[in-house]
Amino acid sequence: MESLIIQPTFNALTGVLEIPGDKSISHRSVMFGSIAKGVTKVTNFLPGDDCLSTISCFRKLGVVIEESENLLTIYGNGFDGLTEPDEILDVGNSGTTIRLLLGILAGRPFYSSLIGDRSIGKRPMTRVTEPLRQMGARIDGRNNGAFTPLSIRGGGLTPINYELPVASAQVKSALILAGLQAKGESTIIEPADTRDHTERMIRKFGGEIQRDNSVIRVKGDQKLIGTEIHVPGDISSAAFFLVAGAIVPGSEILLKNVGINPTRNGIIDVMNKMGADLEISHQPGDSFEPIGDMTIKASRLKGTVIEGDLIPKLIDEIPIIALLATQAEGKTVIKNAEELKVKETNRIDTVVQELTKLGARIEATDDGMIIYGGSSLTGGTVSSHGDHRIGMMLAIAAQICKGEVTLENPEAISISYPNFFTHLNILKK
Ligand code: SPQ
Repeated sequence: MESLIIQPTFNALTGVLEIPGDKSISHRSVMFGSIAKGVTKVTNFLPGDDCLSTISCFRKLGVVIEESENLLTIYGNGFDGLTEPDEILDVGNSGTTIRLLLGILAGRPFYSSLIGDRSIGKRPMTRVTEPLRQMGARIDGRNNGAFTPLSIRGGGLTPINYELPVASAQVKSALILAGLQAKGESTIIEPADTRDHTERMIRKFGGEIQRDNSVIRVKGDQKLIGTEIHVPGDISSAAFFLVAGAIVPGSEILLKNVGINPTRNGIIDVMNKMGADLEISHQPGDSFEPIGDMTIKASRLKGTVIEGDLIPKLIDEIPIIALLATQAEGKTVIKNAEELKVKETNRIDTVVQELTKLGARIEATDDGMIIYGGSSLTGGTVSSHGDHRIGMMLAIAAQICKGEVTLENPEAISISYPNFFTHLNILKK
């Protein structure tokens, strides 16, 4: 797509949005629907490019998946129903797809090869390929399996007892998915809590998984049964409009049916600490994934420190939190966030580089960034660098710039939020 010219908003942002389905949960609904026995029906599935890559991979593995406007139907036939693909599995831009898929394929007694786009080609895979090899999977690939393209021949897995070197839901999930197919019980230890959608999915599909503080135990040879999943709105997508509502003077926005899973809601803690006028009403419902409505109003904000165990609970929101911090009084320091360097882009570098172009005062550090608040943003030409979250952050920044912003590579936004600009325009009317 050509560059997009974005005009600042001269009015407050007001209105109500139904935030699209959660990306992490949408991926997992296809994966679990495919490895379960029976039919799984998914509503509010996110039709973003990443989740479509997951559907395409599972179709190549022999799973029948029907898409209609409001419903995804997956005809699972258990782990054994997956068949050797005669085409390469292309995960596109999606780290979640490749890492979790490797966990599933580790237990399958056939050959698969996997590729992705240029960004995927730079993201570290040893964090999953190494423990999966320890369980018995045969994996090869560029740089001895550190990067795509990768090939895997699975089957005959032994359980693992593994302490994760980094707090990563993708690594944890890959090992859980392999553990479900191993002979015996696997134990996985997390250095900090990460999103627990995989664990919740296992229970929803009739399987068992135990957690005792940081220790997760999963038994092998489990049979999962197809079910109905309603995907909550994605808090990582809602985050863009939470920040827009907080920084555009006079704004008031209601975001409906957003997932507020405690392993994902770090942005709520941070916004409260910064003095945001944010109200959340918890929706009563089943225990699968908690959901709430969020009302955000513009208010004065103050800088804060974001670090430690909070980081995995808001890792994908750091780019938009950095923008929020440019509009606070005082300094915001983000620490212990070195994982940002291995996302779709090096998000420490891309956030600092692009916000600096717009006039923000922000410095990169080894494990995060320092943002000096009270900047008035100017406008200019910026790029998403092909990273959806950087693109959306810059589109929200453009709302408070003095002049227009030209956003290069805006098409990346469809990875996780295909109707992002439609929603932004609803609030600008
Ligand atoms: O799927 P992908 O490309 O890794 O997407 C990102 C994102 O910004 O949408 C990260 F770049 O989200 C990850 C997240 O950072 C999704 C995810 C999951 O669904 O399990 C977990 C996190 O990654 P990690 O490496 O911390 O496990």
